[in-house]
Order: sequence, then structure tokens, then C-alpha cells
Amino acid sequence: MRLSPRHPRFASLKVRSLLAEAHRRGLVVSEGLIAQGRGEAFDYFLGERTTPGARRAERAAAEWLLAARHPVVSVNGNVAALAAKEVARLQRAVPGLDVEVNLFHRTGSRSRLVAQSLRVAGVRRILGVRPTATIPGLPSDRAMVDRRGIFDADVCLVPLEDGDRTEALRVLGKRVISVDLNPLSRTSRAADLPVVDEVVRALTEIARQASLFRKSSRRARLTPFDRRAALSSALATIARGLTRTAARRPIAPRRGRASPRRPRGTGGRRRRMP
Ligand code: PTJ
Repeated sequence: MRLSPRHPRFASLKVRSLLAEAHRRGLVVSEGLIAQGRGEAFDYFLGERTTPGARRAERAAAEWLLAARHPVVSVNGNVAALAAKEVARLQRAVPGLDVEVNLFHRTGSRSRLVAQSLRVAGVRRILGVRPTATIPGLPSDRAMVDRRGIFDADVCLVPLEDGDRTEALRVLGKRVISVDLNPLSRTSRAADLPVVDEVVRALTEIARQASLFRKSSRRARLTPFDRRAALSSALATIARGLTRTAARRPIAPRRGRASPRRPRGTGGRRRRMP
């Protein structure tokens, strides 16, 4: 399908088409398309931009990654399809950041596809294709990790994660940074540092903040983060947006559009709508 840049929802349609193509290649699972739909809905409510609250979380996330003994970012099919380049950029901005393939719907061939798309985008040292350790107490394949990666990490960045694993990682004493557009999800509520933003925007901003931080003379620390305030701020943004929209008039038909066909038998005269 040809997409016109003049379509008012061009950006969103482009992302959909990219994911649908990645689904045809087997990189993204069908469930991943559903997950994107849920994400899109929350992004719509949040105004499809990085909110000031999300930006604060992204700045804190950058500092945590730089301060970590061993930071690791976990990559699934959706993240590889949407943001492989941004993962590579983040790895360049945070020295020592390991990148690990971790799938909910794991098969050997999907793991290799994810690793390949990361490699093509410029990611170095990709872990997790052949898992060597298990996170205790997790019934899903997400439990299968790399001993040199997530298993050893002290700070894990988990975009589009599920709540179970976020909790299991915390039980192991790791600090978890999530990226999830849904501030109500179990992941967002369980993470130490929830970033409520779209994954491409979030990773771009975290990388930018990390580069800025490294240019400053400050020493990175694992500074406390008020996760409750971050989630409340996202919910308040949604509530304000909905209230404002509810007060607005419905969209009027645009001028210059082809006028609808006149009903037969009106002799060319327009009928008044009731
Ligand atoms: O590739 P796999 O096998 O590991 O599977 C990946 C999916 C995404 C299917 C799997 O992790 C899954 O089922 O995720 P969930 O439980 O549906 O959670 C995904 C969360 O990410 C939801 O809360 C969505 O709102 C959110 N989300 C979806 N798209 C985006 C997003 N957040 C940020 N940016 C997005 N583009």
C-alpha cells in the first residue's frame, strides 16, 4: 500500500506498516501487533509527544545507566522492529551497555532474527541468543537469560516488558527501568523507574541525555527516583487531555472536500439536513 505523507495520520500509518512487514518476516509476533495497538491508544491520550514528566524520567534513566556497574537493555521483537537504530545509538552513548535478546514468544529462529536486525543497525556484542541462566519463579520464556547479561546486571532497561518479569528482576535485587506507554500497566507500576513514553522517542532521549551527562563534569549516581510522582504525572496529563477534548466542539467537515453526491430526485437542489 502506498502511504501519502499528506495523510493526517501518516506517522502512525508508517509505524503500522513497518510492524506489519516485520510480522510477515517473523520478527514480530501477532501479539506484538496487538501490543502496539494498546500502546498507540495511550500515546494518543498522552498527546503523541514526550511529556515533561517522561523527559525527567528519561534524564534519570540516563544517569542510572551511566552509574550502573553493569547496565543491560532487553530487546524483544517489537523493540527490534521499531527501534534497533535507537538501541545502537544508546549503546554508543552508554559505555558498557550490553544488549540482550529476550523474547516472550521464544524460538531459536526468532532470537536469531532479532539479533540480526540489531547487528545490521550497528549494535555490538549481542547476548541472549543462546540463554545460559534462568530467572527463578517465572513461568514464561522470558525467564531464559544470559549469565553474562541480564543475570549479572545491576540495572536493566526493559522496553515493552511484562509485569511478571519486572517483579522477578526486582526480587533479584536489580533496578528496573521500564519503557511503557501505559502508566497503568503492571510493568510501569512495578518498575523502579517507569518511563511513560513511546519506545523510539524514549530511547532517543535517554541516549541524548547520556551524551550530555558525559560531557558535564558531574559524576553519575543512582539518585532516588519518585516513581509514584512519574506515574501520577502521566495520568494527570491523560486526564487533562480528555477533559479538554470533551469540552471541544466536534470536528466540522473540511472546506474544499469533494461534496457528497446529491440524492437522486432533488433536481440539483440541496436538501437541508434536519
Ligand atoms: O517479541 P516477544 O515475543 O518478546 O513479544 C513482545 C510483546 C510486546 C508481544 C510482549 O512483550 C507482550 O505481550 O507485551 P504486553 O504484555 O502486551 O505489553 C506491552 C506493553 O508495551 C503494553 O503496556 C503497551 O502499552 C506498551 N507498548 C506497546 N507499544 C509501545 C509500548 N510502549 C512504548 N512504545 C511502544 N511503541
